[in-house]
Amino acid sequence: MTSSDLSSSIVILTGAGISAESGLDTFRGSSTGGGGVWSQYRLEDVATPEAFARDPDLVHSFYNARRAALLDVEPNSAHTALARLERDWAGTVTIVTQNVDDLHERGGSNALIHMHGELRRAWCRACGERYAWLEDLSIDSICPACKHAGSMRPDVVWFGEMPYQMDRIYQLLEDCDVFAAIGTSGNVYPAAQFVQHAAQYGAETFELNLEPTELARAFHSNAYGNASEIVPNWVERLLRDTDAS
Ligand code: BV8
Repeated sequence: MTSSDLSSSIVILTGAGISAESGLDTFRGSSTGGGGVWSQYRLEDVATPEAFARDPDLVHSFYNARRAALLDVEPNSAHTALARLERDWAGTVTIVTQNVDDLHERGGSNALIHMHGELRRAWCRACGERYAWLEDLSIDSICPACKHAGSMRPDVVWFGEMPYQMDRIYQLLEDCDVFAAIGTSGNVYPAAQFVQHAAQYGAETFELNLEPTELARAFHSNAYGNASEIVPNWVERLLRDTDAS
């Protein structure tokens, strides 16, 4: 099935690069941009369960700063182009994002899976409740459900933890006709293996990124440049080809 068939389903994996032009740091930087988050922090110090057990104040401050930064940024035209695709495409469009920001939602996307969790949600380790959380978290935060103090953590997936909704994601990859990876370096697993999984089941695959990644050769087609330019162009072409068919 070609990508221009009306009923084809599209799965889009996004990473930090789609939010870069909105002003949120990527993790590994890029040849033209800054050094990235992991040049300021070691991921072992702020993004693992062991780090949180060792120094919860440092981990809370790392995520509090990133949560607060969401108030100062807006979705860019790459986010809004994907929302247009979801609205105007005859088949289904599902975004699987590694990002923990809320820019896809604010850009208008609805069919969205946050496989690595969300900055604006918290999780109580005492009672297991999870809920929206917009202000700072600390070791003194009290769970609104069980009233326990000191058991709250950010609802994000750290290294060594199982990403969310993996069964549903693999099913979507196996059923889709088009798989695109946008703004991700392909350094983090299991997301880095999604292109190979989708291609195994017959999907047409696209890499859209600032520059070729180490996974570039795994994709049928590639487009390089700033997401705010190449993503709206890619969406326009998909919708135009469908209209033409
Ligand atoms: C797990 C949340 C078991 C917190 C994050 C093999 C198989 C399975 C696991 C592993 C494996 N090998 C190693 C592992 C372990 C590990 C891992 O991958 N380690 C890495 C370091 C090697 N993985 C795990 O622990 C995962 N859990 O494996 O559980 C399991 C096994 C099998 C199946 C299921 C489960 C959990 C990983 C999740 C960690 N949490 N985030 C937080 O955000 O703080 S990961 C973190 O990295 C973010 O989510 C981020 O999104 C993600 C990936 O980074 P990218 O988004 O790609 O960002 P990056 O900066 O790297 O790249 C940005 C790209 O954008 C660049 O290419 C750049 O060129 C481009 N760009 C820049 N500007 C622009 C642009 N593009 C377009 N326009 C621009 N303007």
